Amino acid sequence: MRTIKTQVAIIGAGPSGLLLGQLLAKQGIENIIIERVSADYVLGRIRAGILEQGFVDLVREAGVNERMDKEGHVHDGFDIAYYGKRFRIDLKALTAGKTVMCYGQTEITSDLMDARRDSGLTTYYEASDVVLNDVTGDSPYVTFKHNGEDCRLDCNYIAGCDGFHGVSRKTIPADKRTEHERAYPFGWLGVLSDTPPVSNELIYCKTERGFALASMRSSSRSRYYLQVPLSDKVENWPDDIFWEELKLRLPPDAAARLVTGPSIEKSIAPLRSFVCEPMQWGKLFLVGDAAHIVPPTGAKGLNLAASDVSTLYKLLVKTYQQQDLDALQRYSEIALRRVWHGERFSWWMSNMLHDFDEQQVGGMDKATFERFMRSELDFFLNHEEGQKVIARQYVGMPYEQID
Ligand code: RFL
Ligand code: PHB
Repeated sequence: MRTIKTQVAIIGAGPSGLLLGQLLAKQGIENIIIERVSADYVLGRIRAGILEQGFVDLVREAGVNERMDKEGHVHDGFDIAYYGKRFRIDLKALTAGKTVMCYGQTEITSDLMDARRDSGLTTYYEASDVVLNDVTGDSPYVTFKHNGEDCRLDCNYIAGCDGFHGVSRKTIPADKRTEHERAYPFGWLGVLSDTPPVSNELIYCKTERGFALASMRSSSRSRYYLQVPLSDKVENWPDDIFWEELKLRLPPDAAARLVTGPSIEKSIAPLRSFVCEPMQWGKLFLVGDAAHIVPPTGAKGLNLAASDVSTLYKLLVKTYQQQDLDALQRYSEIALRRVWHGERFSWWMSNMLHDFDEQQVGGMDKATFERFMRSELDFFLNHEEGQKVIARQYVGMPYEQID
C-alpha cells in the first residue's frame, strides 16, 4: 500500500475539483485530486457554455483567465421566443450593467488542467475503487487503486467534487441526508457543429413542437438543443433530421439564417432538479453536481458549482490561515441558500418553456398547466419589472460575504 499525505483531498477533476484545487494552491493549501476517468475523457464531455460574473471573477482569482478573457464572448442579453412572440432580455440594462460570458466548460476545464500541470500539482487520473474513510473522525483518508497499486491518501478534509454519480454523496449515511428530486419527462438532445450561430445571442424557444435552444461556443461554432422524449435515442436523430426539426422550432428569421453542417458531438441529457441536504458530513464537503443538479434551462449548473467552490475555498482559507476551526461548520448552510435560488429559477424556467407530455403536471391536467405557463410568460415578459426578475437571476445572485 502506497501512503500519500495532503491537506485537502479532492475527489473528481471536473470544473469544481480543478477550480477548488487551483484556488487552494494559490493560498498555499496543499491538495491532491483523485479522478475516476482520464483527462481526455473529462474534456470530451460537452456541457455548459454560459458563465456568470461570479464564476468569471473566481477564475480570475485562480489566475487561469488569460484564454477566457481573450476568447470568451460577453453577452449583454438573450432572447425568449414563444408562439410567434419574441422578447429580448437586456441583461445589461435590466441589471445595471451585469452580463454573462459565453465560454465553454470544456475550455475552462482544459485551462484549469494546464494550470494544474504547470504548477506541478498532483492529480491521479483513472483511479478506481475510490473509498472515503473515517469521514467523521479526526483522520479521514481516501483509498483507491492507481496503475494497479493500492493507495491511501491521508488528509485533513475531503472535498467531494465527483458529480452526480460519484461516491462522495453516498458516503453520507442515508438516514443523515435528505434528497429532494424532480425528474422531468423529457431530455435535451444537444448538437455541436462548426457552423456560425444563427444569432450573436442565445435564443430560448418555446413551440408547440417542444423547446429548442440556439447557443454557441464561438463565432464559428454552434451549440443547439431540442427537447426530446426521455425514451428517445441519438440514433433516431441523424444530422439532417435534427436540422429540419430545429428549423421548425426557431423563430422564422433565425431559421432562415441557420447554417447546417456535420455534427461534431450529439448526445441526450435527462433533465433533473436535485438537492442533497446537508452538503457536509464530518470532514466531507460536497461541491457542485455531487450535491445538486438543475435542468440546464437557466444555465445554472456550473455556476452553482462555482459558488460552492467559492464558499468552501474561503472557509478553508479561514481554517488554515486564521486557525478558525469552526468556520467550516457554516459551509452547508451558506451554500444551500444560493443553491435553492438556482434550483427554483431553473425549475421555473423549465416549467415555462417546455412542453410537458405527462397527463398530470403539478397536480393538474397538462392543458391547464400549459395555460398557466403561457400566462406566466405573458406576465413576466410584457413589462420591465418582470423582465428584471428574469435578468437578475440569469446573471446570478450575488455570492454571500464570508467574514
Ligand atoms: P462534473 O463535471 O460531473 O465532474 C465530476 C468529476 O468527478 C469524476 N468522478 C469521480 N472521480 C473519482 N472517483 C469517483 N468515484 C468518481 N465519480 C465521478 C467524474 O469523472 C468527473 O470528472 O461535476 P462538477 O465539477 O461539479 O461540475 C458541474 C458541471 O459539470 C455541471 O453543473 C454543468 O455542466 C451543468 N450545465 C450547465 N451549467 C451552467 O452553469 N451553464 C450552462 O450553460 C450549462 N449547460 C449543463 C449544460 C449540463 C449539461 N448536461 C450534459 C448535463 C448543458 C448540458 C447539456
Ligand atoms: C450551452 O451553450 O450549452 C447552454 C447555454 C445555455 C443554457 C444551457 C446550455 O441554458
